[in-house]
Amino acid sequence: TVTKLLSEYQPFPFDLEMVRLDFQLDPKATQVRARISMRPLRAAAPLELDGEGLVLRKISVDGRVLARTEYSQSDTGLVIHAAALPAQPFMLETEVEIAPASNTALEGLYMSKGMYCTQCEAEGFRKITYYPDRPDVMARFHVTVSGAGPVLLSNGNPVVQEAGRAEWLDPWPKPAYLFALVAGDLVAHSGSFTTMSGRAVALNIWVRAGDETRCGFALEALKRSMTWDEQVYGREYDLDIFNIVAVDDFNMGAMENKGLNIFNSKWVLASPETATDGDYERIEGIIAHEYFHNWTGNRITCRDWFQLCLKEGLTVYRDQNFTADMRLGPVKRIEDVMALRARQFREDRGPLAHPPRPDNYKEINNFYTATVYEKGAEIVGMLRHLVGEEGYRAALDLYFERHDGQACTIEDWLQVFEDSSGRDLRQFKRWYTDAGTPRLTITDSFKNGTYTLDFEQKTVPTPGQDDKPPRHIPIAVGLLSPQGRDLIETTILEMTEARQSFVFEGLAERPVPSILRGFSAPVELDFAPEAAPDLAFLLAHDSDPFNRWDAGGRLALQTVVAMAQGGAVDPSYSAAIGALLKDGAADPAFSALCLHLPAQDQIAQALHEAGKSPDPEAIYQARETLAQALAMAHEAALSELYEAMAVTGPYRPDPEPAGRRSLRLATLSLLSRIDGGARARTLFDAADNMTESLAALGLCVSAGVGVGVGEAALAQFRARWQGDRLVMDKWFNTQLIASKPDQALSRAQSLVQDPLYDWKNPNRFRSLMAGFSANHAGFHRQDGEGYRFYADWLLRLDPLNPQVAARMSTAFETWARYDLQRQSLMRAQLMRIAQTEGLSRDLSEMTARMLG
Ligand code: HT7
Ligand code: ZN
Repeated sequence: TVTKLLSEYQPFPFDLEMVRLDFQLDPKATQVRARISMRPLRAAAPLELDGEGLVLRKISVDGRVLARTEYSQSDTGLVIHAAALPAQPFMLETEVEIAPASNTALEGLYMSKGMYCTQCEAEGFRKITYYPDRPDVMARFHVTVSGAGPVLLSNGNPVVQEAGRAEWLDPWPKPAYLFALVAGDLVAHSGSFTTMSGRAVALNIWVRAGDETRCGFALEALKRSMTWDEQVYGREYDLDIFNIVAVDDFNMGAMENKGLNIFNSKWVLASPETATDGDYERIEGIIAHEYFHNWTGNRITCRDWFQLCLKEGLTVYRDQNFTADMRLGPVKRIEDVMALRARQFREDRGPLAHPPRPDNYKEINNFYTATVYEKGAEIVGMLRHLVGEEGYRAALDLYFERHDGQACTIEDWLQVFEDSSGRDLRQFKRWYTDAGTPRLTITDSFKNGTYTLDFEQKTVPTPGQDDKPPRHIPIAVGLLSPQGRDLIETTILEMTEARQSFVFEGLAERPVPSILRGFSAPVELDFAPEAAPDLAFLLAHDSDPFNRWDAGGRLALQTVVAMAQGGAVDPSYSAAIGALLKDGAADPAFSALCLHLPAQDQIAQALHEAGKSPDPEAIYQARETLAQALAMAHEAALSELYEAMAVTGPYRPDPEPAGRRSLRLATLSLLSRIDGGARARTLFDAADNMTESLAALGLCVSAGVGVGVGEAALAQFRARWQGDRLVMDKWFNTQLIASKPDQALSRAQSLVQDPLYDWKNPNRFRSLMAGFSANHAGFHRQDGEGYRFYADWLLRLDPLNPQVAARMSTAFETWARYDLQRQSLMRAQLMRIAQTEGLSRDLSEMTARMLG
């Protein structure tokens, strides 16, 4: 397999003016006719077109059918020799045949429950027709569709809509990865939006009949996103119509095709009975994310796929801020950092570590990662810290003005910040080019009213990058008095050296530092023993909500790590939780986050970093013991809160009731450890919404005394929801996460026999397999049978859907953390996969990288 290199970029030697596509749809033999007007930019250049799995019926240039000697064809494309091409603009015409019904990879044109749909990012358009399938080739598209329906959709504005035939014209030049087509028996939930300049835009959410009652929330979220992008970024929508389609078979969350977003139905459909508060928040965030791509991704796109974080990092940053504005900002920030640490920090520590802008890849689908997305977003946040609020807006204004209609690079992006702010960002650029999470070690001293903070930064080597020069890190710092009063306003310290000191003068007494407020940079903090902060003090007093929460999390982690090695519950942690439970001023959603115990994966990592090999069973037990101890110590306060947080009246997914529910469920989770699941069972019976019903179900399974409570609740849930695919995904997933570790594998083995386990559907496959691998001690069973089971299923899925198989293989990325026996068991499975004949490029690259 070929390795693609950033350094080998070459511009495409032809301009594409107009692309006319004509689709005659048929499940087994769809005919695609393409007429592309091209203008040579260089003399005597051959025309290289990508194409995979296409049956070529005809190829002509300016109406002249090409002789077989005038072009060469391979598995990956077609090259028209320079001698066969005119020196002036010409018309290329091709006719190909494809079979959407047998496309199980869900890339290109495929079918889902009788409906035609497309997924072209990153390199799926080449499975539809011969084309320069690269993001820097932008063209206007005119699309005609017939042969199916009644609904026939493509990008842009409708030109002709008649029975059995539709024409769409997209006036905005775009790369092929933003092409989309949908055809089938769909119904719309519709609305409209008037843009800031007064233009009316028709909005439609297209779904299968019966699902239209679950689209209301998504439509309102879309309108809120459109308004926010106008108000905060000055960006207006640019077509007469905006369509969203919900599809059941989809490899990822959603796709931002121009004017025709395609969504995994999981991230569109919502009703109180079927969607949780978390689902509602995610739906709003994903609708916003895809909509925001209209400017950051579509109007300004990427020059090549190495620049993926240019559009993804910025768009994630924008959607995170949108959700923070719609909901509780500090709570959203904590949730985002939790996800970053769980996924991206994990990636950065292991064999899959890569820079946000990689410089080589074999399969680009393997680079839609937490590093590209979430770390990419953190980098944008750091830039904002460096140039300030107004500087950020000025930079973004310049970005849109200078680069509208272009395919850009990270260099272009940083240049607008340099030009608008006058700052030198050459060192800052390392955030894009270097992998790994920097570790800051902190020491401090106080003398004669002067307080000094000393930082040292280090980044350990990552695959292919041994040398890690210092980065430019914005560190937001506050200083508290011993009474918990802020002594200074939060200050951004800019660290650029490997070691650097910062001095604060004129202080009456030694302050308590609050470092990395709001998580101003994606780094890890280590405190030298003498500088170790009083975490209970910070949890009680820090005015920065992020650092308050983080102090509680550090305290919990220290306690549980000690317990996993035979230690006892730290009384100061228990006392701090007691104080939190009595803090009537705290926001319920915030308190709920403070009550969550560290995840088992996080505990395993902390043990590994402390030089111990993590024992998954001991970790599970320590976490359970801690939860039980907290519940026993604070039973009265927890029960009181549990009752007090009950929400009355009809369900609303709004932040206020959702926050109350999350605190109620956090207290329930602890109480279930001492009541044998009794309260959970009562709530399960009484709940009128999926948030409480699903959480209670999980607790019945994990805390239920004997098998009765959990099994009965599972059977009841299944009987009620077996006809609902999205809810049944939750059923598969929740019971595996909640199972006792020694039961997780047998449960997974029996669930794969369930007639509802449709493993070819990505959502169902993920719900089961991700649920199993999230059961940390169950997946990491000592006998390695968890690994074998998981690898068997990756191998079964790979020939059908390599993208999903490769993505799911990251369950093995942490193998090096564990004891030698587990290491060799995991490596044996990775090797078994790697050596399988006919393995996809996707899974083969992933296993090779993991094996190192
Ligand atoms: N830009 C999209 C990323 C994407 C994707 C989506 C669906 C299926 C396959 C895909 N490959 C890449 C989604 C986004 O970031 O908004
Ligand atoms: Zn995106």
